[in-house]
Amino acid sequence: MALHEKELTLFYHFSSYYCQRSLLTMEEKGLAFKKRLMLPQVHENLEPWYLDINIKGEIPALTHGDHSVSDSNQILDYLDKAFPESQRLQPDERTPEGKKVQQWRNQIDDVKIELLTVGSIRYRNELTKNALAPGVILKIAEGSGKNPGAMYGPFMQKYPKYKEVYEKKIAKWRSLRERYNDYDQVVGEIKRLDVIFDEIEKQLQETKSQSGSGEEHWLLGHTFTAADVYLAVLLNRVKYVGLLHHFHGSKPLLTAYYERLHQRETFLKSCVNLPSMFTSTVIPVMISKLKEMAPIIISIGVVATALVYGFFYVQRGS
Ligand SMILES: N[C@@H](CCC(=O)N[C@@H](CS)C(=O)NCC(=O)O)C(=O)O
Repeated sequence: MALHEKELTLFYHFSSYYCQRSLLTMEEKGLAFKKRLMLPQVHENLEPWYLDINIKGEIPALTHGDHSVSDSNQILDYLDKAFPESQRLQPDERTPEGKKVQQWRNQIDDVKIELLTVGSIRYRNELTKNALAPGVILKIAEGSGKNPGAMYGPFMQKYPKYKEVYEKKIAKWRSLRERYNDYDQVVGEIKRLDVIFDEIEKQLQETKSQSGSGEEHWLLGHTFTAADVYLAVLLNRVKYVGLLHHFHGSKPLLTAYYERLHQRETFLKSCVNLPSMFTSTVIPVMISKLKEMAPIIISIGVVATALVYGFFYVQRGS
């Protein structure tokens, strides 16, 4: 079977930063693909079937026929190579244009997004304005970070083959918890973001002067590249956590860029018009818990029915 005929499946969650990057990549390339919603809240990403797709137990991951690719960076590069006939997002890195796209990707990828997200929610009153992110994100991080050993312990016992993966997760949550509770570190990361916004504004100015006035342009020219995929998702996250005021209004070109993004169908589809946290997380988590509890619920139902029948039977008899 030819490569482009094999089925593409993206393992993802709506509210995940890196998954939004992959969703936008797929949309920009106009690829038909299946979506498999993953629920890290019920640890689906820790199950062996998923670790066999992505040994880090992170989302997103992509399968293309029998082949699997993990990490949003690698997914983009893989798709660009596997589907060269659709819009190329990363131009050849040997060209000056390709180098520039790669540099911007690296710079944006350098943002410590978990620290920025959880830290902004943790210090919501001090640091943010009009945040959309629900406080439950902090609760999830708190729950995972307080005693990660207890959370991953049962998995280690059940699946010792993947012990190392779980150990890495324990270390990751511990370190994240320390960092997002540290006000200075959170502020430091936001300051780094301000520096990136300054540089983006300069880049947009340069691109504008090369593109001719009045013509629509993106970060590096008329074409929407991988650098724009990364920037679009970053700006969307900045809005979500309530840090939009760090550029909106004060940086005119970046503000106009942000507004232009909201007219782009692919961006709306993969980043903005997504189900709410409630429909995308709480309902599936409830269904999954109910499924787990089904044997108990059925047993209680059977006993209760038997008791009611028994009661009426005795009543009739007496
Ligand atoms: N470098 C990876 C990072 C992926 C990542 O950190 N994903 C997060 C969700 S946004 C995750 O799976 N967290 C759950 C966990 O690590 O257990 C990428 O670009 O895809």
